[in-house]
Amino acid sequence: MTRRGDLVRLTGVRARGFHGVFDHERRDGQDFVVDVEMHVDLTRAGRTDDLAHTVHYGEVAADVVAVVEGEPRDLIESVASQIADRVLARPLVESVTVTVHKPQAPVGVPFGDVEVVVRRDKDLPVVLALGGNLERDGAGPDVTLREAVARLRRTPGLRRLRVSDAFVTAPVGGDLVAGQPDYVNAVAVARTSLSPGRLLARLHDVEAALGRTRTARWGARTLDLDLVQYGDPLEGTDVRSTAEELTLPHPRARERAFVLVPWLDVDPAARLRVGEEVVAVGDLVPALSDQAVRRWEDPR
Ligand code: A4P
Ligand code: MG
Repeated sequence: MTRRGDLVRLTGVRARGFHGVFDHERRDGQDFVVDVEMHVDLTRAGRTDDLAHTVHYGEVAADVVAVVEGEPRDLIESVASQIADRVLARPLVESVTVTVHKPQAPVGVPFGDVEVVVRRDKDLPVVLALGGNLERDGAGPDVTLREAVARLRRTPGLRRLRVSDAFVTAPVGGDLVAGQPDYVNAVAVARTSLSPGRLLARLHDVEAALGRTRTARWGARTLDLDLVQYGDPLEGTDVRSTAEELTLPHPRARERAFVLVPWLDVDPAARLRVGEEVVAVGDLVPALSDQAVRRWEDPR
């Protein structure tokens, strides 16, 4: 479950719909009133004063109206869950509570209101790449990777984490990595309710806790955690971003055996978005055979 914190709350959106099981409801319609409470990390919006870092409540209201005025449903339960699905499709929304009121419902006796409340958490697949090539307190990168995995498993909002074997890989990056020791790399797949930004912040926290310092770009490191893909490209739920602080999918993943081989190890059906296409990771790997990648064997 995602940590409850910042909220955007939109209440009293009114629209006419034709939902209900009675003929007169389907024929005449009635007013529905909807409240939407969204859990959104507002830290960046507060800092930057930029609409791009929050949820546009005008767009959410338009979504609500589109569902209420849309195809008639028997139950307001299903109206509410349709609205919840649409709201959760926004990258920044981590969980949502939708209340649908039906104040003119055919109840048969005097009444104030009837309302249905649904709560939904975001639940999307994510792919994380782990790597390191420096010792930390005398322990090799394989130990650091295991510790990183343990910390990721303890992360609220990240669940069902599965990890590949570790692989020993030659440094990729030409002059920038010349003379660096081999890397140990792995890939983890999980499901998350965290927004992409909050997940990246958590990755940075784990890196920092495990001795990561940033000097040169592509410098040797105890631990690097990258977000390779957020959401499912086959279902169209993947987030695409060209922002420098978080580019999705990771722009270099497609050309790196040290990401793709471990990813295939943990998920043989892995799919990566490449531009407008969704490609099988297994189809990308053969072209990268010049990059040295071998399964890591525990020397102990
Ligand atoms: N950033 C943007 N998009 C992302 C994303 N999808 N995931 C930003 C993670 N971070 C993302 O990253 C620099 C900035 O990228 C961050 O502030 C973040 O907001 P960094 O971790 O500080 O620096 P970095 O890792 O040196 O840079 P970068 O560009 O992430 O490097 P890469 O592409 O990860 O390459 N060879 C082998 N064999 N194995 C390796 O693991 N790794 C690298 C680093 C080079 N060669 C390697 C390996
Ligand atoms: Mg990185």
